[in-house]
Amino acid sequence: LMASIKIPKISELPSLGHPLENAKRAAAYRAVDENLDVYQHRVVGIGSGSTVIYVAERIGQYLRDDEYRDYVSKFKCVATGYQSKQLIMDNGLTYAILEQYPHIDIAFDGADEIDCNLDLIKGGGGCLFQEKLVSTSAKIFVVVADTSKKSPRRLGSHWVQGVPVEVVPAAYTRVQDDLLNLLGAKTATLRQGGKVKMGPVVTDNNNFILDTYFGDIDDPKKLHDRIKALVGVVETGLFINNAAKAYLGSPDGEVLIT
Ligand code: ABF
Repeated sequence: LMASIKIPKISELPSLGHPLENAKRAAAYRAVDENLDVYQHRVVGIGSGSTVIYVAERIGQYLRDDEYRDYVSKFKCVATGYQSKQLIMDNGLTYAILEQYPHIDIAFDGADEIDCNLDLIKGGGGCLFQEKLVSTSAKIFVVVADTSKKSPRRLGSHWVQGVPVEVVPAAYTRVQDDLLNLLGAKTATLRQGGKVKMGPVVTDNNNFILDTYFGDIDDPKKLHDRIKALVGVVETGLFINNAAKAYLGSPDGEVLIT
């Protein structure tokens, strides 16, 4: 009996009806097809955001394919937050905790801004701490996004909300003050729920997020180090020297690989 191959070919996928979704899917599917070693990889990091949805979907397609099922069913998938955990479960993959699997073979995640050195701003979705934990625990970290995430100049020039910083709640005004007065942030705004009166957004780790804006960032590593050194800061959304590759999709299905 011939094995039945059910993985849809990228070139034959029906349009999703929205250009940006086509772009995200193209990037995610290509990134999985070219980087996931179904026979060797065992622990896979699944990030957060709307592009990674297609990463989990693609890995789920491998799981349902006769040729790969036995290998993919042994995968352990580590999550970067509650959304990510749901994606893993929804696609029939096995959820595992990083505490038990601290060595990740490969991790996939989205980004808010990507510069030409593959330094990133992440954390628009509020999951930056666990995203950094997972991506820096991975041997290979692959970024998936649409081309609009490419930084036109230097990091910070693209995303007007700037660099998110996760802070311990009790320290947030102190950190806010330090960011503005010591580090020269133009703004450092507490991220709030839908309406201001909804109060602070609480992260998966029960912390707050300050959205900071520094304009174009000359030296992302230095800025990260200085923010990280403030008492009360848990993590910053600057991901430096961490990504191995980025897949940037266009609505027509073209993917730029950097
Ligand atoms: C996560 O989701 C975040 O770090 C980033 O903020 C966001 C990107 O989401 P999307 O893929 O929906 O643009 O990766």
